[in-house]
Amino acid sequence: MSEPVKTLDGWYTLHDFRTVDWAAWKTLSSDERNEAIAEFQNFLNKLKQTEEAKQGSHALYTIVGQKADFLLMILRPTMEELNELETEFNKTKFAEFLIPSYSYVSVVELSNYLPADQDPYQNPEILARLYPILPKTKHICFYPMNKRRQGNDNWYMLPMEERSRMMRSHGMIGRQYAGKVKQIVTGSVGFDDWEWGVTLFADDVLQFKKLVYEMRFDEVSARYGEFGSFFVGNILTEEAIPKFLSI
Ligand code: 76R
Repeated sequence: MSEPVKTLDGWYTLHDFRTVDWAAWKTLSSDERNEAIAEFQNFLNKLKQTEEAKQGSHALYTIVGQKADFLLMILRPTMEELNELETEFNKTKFAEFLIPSYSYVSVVELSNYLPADQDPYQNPEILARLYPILPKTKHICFYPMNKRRQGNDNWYMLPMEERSRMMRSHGMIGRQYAGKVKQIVTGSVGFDDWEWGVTLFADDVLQFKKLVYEMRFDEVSARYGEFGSFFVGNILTEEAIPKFLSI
């Protein structure tokens, strides 16, 4: 058996994609709509307080294209909290007008391919990455992925040194995008249908395409990467919610 890589695991993560049933939403009176919006804003305020207390984080983005209308991404210390929040949201008035489009359950993961000379859970830089306060960039990109397990191209049969070598090259490409793209890799083996979720944040949306494309030529993505659906979106700020939901 080849040596499994040790992972560091942080906050549990739910990517919750919804589509608005605009036809049903339009049948409400404007008072009823305003009430539903206010209740949604209260829910978001509660999330904001948790984020300010550094007990979790969240992000709200509208999604471009027909796969969904928006994404609410939530990070919490336990799977139970994610589940409670999901249920609380589902009980709001607004949720009566939402159709589930896609969801993804995972946990923030750092794979320890790079040698550690101290207890990583004591390192403030690592803690900041395991329990990240999500950036408020203009754009988000999310997709799930696997590492291939087929014939001679089986990532999981490769010796540790070879995987480390490829991950070093991967990291070097990634680092060229420092300051332009922030990535959060979440592990989902045992939790969801793919092995990882990749969430990217950037102010310049084109940087997603440039980064993902450049990585396609790198061995680890070229040979072993398998990808699910891509979602791309624009930040939905608190102030912009009434306009987004106005009829
Ligand atoms: O954590 C680190 O900075 C060390 C280097 C590193 C690791 C171990 C790193 C850096 N990543 C790591 C692990 Mn990554 N990453 C992806 C994708 O579209 C594609 O082709 C792949 C999707 C992107 C865009 C990306 C970006 N990375 C991983 C893993 C786990 C692998 C495993 O355990 O087998 C996956 C699935 C994955 C996928 N990566 C970086 C980036 C970027 C931008 C960096 C540089 C980070 C920085 O230095 O700030």
